[in-house]
Amino acid sequence: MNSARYHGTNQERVVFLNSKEKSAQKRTGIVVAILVALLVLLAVAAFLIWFFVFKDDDPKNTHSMLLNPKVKVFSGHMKLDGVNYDEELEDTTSQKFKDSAEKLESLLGEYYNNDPLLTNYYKESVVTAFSEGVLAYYWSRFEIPVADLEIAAEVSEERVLNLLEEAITIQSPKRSVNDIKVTSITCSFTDGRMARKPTAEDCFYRLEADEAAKNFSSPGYPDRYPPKSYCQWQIRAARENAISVSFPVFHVEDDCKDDFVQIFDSLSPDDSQAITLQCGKRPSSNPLSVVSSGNIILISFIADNSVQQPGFEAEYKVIPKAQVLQCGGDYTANTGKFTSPLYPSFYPNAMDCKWTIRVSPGEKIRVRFNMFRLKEPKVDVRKCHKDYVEVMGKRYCGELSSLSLTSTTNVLEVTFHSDESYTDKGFSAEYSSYSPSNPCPGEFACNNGMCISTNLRCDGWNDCGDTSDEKGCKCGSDQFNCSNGLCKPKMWLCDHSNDCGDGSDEKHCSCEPNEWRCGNGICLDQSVRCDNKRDCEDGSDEASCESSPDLCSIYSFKCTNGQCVNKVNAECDRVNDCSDDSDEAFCDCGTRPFKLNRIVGGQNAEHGEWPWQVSLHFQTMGHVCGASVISDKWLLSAAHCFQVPRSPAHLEPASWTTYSGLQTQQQIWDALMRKVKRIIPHPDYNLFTNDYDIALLELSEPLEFSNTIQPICLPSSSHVFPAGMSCWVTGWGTLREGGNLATVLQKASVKMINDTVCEQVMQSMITSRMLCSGFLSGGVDACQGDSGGPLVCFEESGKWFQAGVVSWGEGCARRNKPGIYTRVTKLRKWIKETTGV
Ligand code: 4AZ
Repeated sequence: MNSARYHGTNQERVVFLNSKEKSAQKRTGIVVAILVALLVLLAVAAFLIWFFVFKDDDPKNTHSMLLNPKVKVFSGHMKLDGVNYDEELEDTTSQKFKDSAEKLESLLGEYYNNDPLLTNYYKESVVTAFSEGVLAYYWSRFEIPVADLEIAAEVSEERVLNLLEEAITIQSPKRSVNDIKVTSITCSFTDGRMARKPTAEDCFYRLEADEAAKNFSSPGYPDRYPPKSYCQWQIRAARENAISVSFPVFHVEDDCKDDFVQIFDSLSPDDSQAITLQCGKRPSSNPLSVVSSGNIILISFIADNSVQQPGFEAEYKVIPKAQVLQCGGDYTANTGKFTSPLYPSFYPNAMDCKWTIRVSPGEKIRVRFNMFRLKEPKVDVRKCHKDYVEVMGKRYCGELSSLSLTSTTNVLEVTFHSDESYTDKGFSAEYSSYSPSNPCPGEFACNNGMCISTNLRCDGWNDCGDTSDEKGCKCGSDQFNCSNGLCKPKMWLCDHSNDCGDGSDEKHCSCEPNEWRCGNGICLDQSVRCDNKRDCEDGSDEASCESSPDLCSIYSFKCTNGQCVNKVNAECDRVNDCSDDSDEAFCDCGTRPFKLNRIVGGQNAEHGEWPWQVSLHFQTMGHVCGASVISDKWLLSAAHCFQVPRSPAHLEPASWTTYSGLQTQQQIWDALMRKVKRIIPHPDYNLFTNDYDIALLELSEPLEFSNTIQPICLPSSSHVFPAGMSCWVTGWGTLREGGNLATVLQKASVKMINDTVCEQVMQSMITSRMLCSGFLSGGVDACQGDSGGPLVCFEESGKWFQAGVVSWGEGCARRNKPGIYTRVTKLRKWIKETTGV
């Protein structure tokens, strides 16, 4: 724009110039052109440097995005022979420390110089501490010039570790006899910001833990920490002790790439011995508390130049090592409780425990894990190759909402293993013995070991959680017998809604009892069902038949390669059903990193409890609608939030601001703000009937996922949310009809309502793109301002799926007027076509 205007003025002036003036102007023009060309070249060069220098070339390094990748730092420890340990080695100013450190640093230099590639880029090694054992902690720094950046990936953790391991096995006899001998070595890639010299004075502390609790805090606490705070606390204790560090207050920016606290079971920032990495705000009901496995611990705090928060307050003290190592045991009482070591603190690294429960012969044992959290970065929860609990030959890891198991004999062994890196809160379990002939005296025994009240049996609701209370029921005279054993009210038969979950309530409609009704209404002999042959045009005779692997119907899950899976809710259930594994491919969704270990009363949600919830603010009016995160670039909401009758400005992306990771409307500065690039309401949205009430919002900048920002899983179009299932609706909508908006995010548990029932109570205003949820008795519901927000359901797979989008209702929480939601499964294809998600 600017240059065009300049030309315009110039041409007007040219008319009045003589030839001398013209050539002078020409010269000036050439000089200007050269200068502009130079500037352009400079800008291109600057861009190229930026691109290569800031590109993250090491996928292992989660924090390197802001780092210069030409600098690579590795850290670890060496076990030494030939060094007498004395306390002088703990004093980094002592001569003994300096001499020993210098020897080791030059030894490391020699090792690196043996490698023709590493020698080119090696810069320095620094020994940062010694501890009993004798262990020396170090880091080594490599610098790869921009010209060599394509081979930067070769300066890898694997190469450095292999070199060091080889070097220490072939140490020269001279060195090993007369001098220090390295007997073992560890090495892992580390964030260069954590590499500090022992001589560093700013924010580098050496502390001694004893019985009395002592404190330290992040710089600036309780005000905000300053940008570029790189701090370390090395804590030691007497040999017979371990160190416990707990954080009564923890409030660091909620983006672990910029700001985080990492704690190591070592004195060097060695990822292979990390205890945990945390960021965000922890509620006081769920404080962070960790314990070392030895008598040393390192706390590292990195805060970059982003939004600063108050930081943390930490308390440290010793606990006897014997107490840390104590775990497992033999239990013979009829009931009992056991937990992972040091629960509710994080369990220590490198533990192996075994609990043997032995009850009277003839009895069996039921175990219920009320809390189960063994999450570790980069772990396949189907294999559990790092930390795990093992019961009856099966390993469990990750996060499980509930786990109930029953023994096959009167003895049950539970083992627990934690490896050398990363720990978590662990588990808390209860067991009780029962008589197999009467497992739940006076109650119903679920297959998963739970006992529930007998009057919950065969009531049409899944009370056990594994539907066993609804299987094999002798259905009442007003009930219908589903093929999968469930009983459902007769009035739900042939109502075009898959209430049984296997479609059997929709199959015999208008057919004889011994016949099967295809989706198109044709009646065939019952024997066509699950015979691995497609008899109905729509394949509905093979729907949900696990014995019919390749037959496709509207009830099948469609794999990316076109294969069909006839299994209810096959996606993300941790079982590979598709031959191309596509049913388990896009499952980084629907989890809550901040899952709490207690049920919080009331309706206020905890921070991070619903990490996919978004608040949509309109112009200066504040919160107007909700939305959900479905990917880093896309939000899902309701079309009516953006409709013209509200005002034309509602369709303008610039009118909207989105806040993710928000709990309290009064603290929007704590949330992640994003502007909207594009609003895409469904093309068939009907503002009179509310049909197709769904919209997609493209963000102008991607979100960064964190503890409090996560995408929700979208169900495939064949996903079933059966009537009676309990789901959750969340939002900042009004607390009652006509009332005020909530400031704290609200949550409410609502039940899926059968479509026929809903159509009846809503006088046929329900289309197939709508579903009803709530209670016919009223009292719990979404309300104005919740619109666009998600209705989510927790699946047995351990993930949350979005079933609905808050759409409309007759008032709020009225009797016989449930909340109406847009049915996500029906619009799944449109979401995929529009966003690729
Ligand atoms: C609304 O006006 C609204 N009771 C949303 C949900 C419900 C009612 C009204 C459901 O945004």
